[in-house]
Amino acid sequence: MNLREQFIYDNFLAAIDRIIGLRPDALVHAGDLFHQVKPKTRAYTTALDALSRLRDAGIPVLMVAGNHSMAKTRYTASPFEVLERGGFRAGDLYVAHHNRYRQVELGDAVFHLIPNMLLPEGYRTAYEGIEFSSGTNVLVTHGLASILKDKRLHTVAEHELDATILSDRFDYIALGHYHNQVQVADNAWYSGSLEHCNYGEIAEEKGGLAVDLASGKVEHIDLPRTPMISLGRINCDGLSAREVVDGILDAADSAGKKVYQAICQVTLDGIRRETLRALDQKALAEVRSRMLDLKLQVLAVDDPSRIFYEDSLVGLDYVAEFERFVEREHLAGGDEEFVKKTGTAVLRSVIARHKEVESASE
Ligand SMILES: [Mn+2]
Repeated sequence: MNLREQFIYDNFLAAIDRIIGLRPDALVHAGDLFHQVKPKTRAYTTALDALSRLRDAGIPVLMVAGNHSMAKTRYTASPFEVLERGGFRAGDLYVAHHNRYRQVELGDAVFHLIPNMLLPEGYRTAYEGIEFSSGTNVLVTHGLASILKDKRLHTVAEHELDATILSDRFDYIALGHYHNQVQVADNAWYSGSLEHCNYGEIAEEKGGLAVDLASGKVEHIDLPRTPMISLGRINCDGLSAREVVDGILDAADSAGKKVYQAICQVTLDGIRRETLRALDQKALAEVRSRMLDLKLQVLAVDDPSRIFYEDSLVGLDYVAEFERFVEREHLAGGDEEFVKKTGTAVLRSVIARHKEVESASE
């Protein structure tokens, strides 16, 4: 077991303790509690520890299965069956899994739990079967809201949520799957993931949401996590390999103690491939040892930055295409140079981010 995995378990349990301290009436998890249908034993014991602490604190837990933890056939046991048999009574834990809608009444609120469905039409069928309560109605479901469809995560059995299901008849909609914390409608939010799951998420807000159903107020809650920090961007134009390494060491030193056990990234902007290969890795070993991980994000000047589409071998060189476009505009000399330089820097950083998200999704 690596250190990152241990930190994730520790942070998760510390987050549960912080949530218990806030004394909520219920805790909602909108899916992908586990990353796999057959979680590691340690993931199970951590989840069971968390559920025991919540049960002892008298806080009921409502969950839906996400696409990662969804059993694909009716003969495959769901990891949630293990949790449900773990000595939790009615009132402690309510999970919707195996493609089945579940309705749970807690006080004057009714929770409509729609887990990740095998087929996209499963959501519509479940939605049409909903009997709305005259009190407060909360929808908990998992998938990608169509408003975010340009941000598809390309993961297994990912479904797009039809906008009509995200109805204003619900007082609140708790959504899972998308890792950023974001509001997608007046009444609908993704709480996001607790941790930064890949470097493509470095700018995202992480934590939980405190929802007051009576007032409609939704507030961000900071929860324990391994920090992911950007140590800035080094303009590598004209720098030697030694100077780039010095720049990285300076960036790590000026960030001080916050890099300890953190996940850190330095962007090397406009570096040449040969300079990158010549970086003295031994000189970086000491700063790396302070951190959990150090990523050198490379925006290489001599990288063709082609993007390949799913089944196509035809890549598009966006940087060259952009430069040709600028040239055709016949700008004044200084303007052309400025627009090319600024534009290609933006393009390269967007392409690098896109590649990271692509490579991180399995
Ligand atoms: Mn998911």
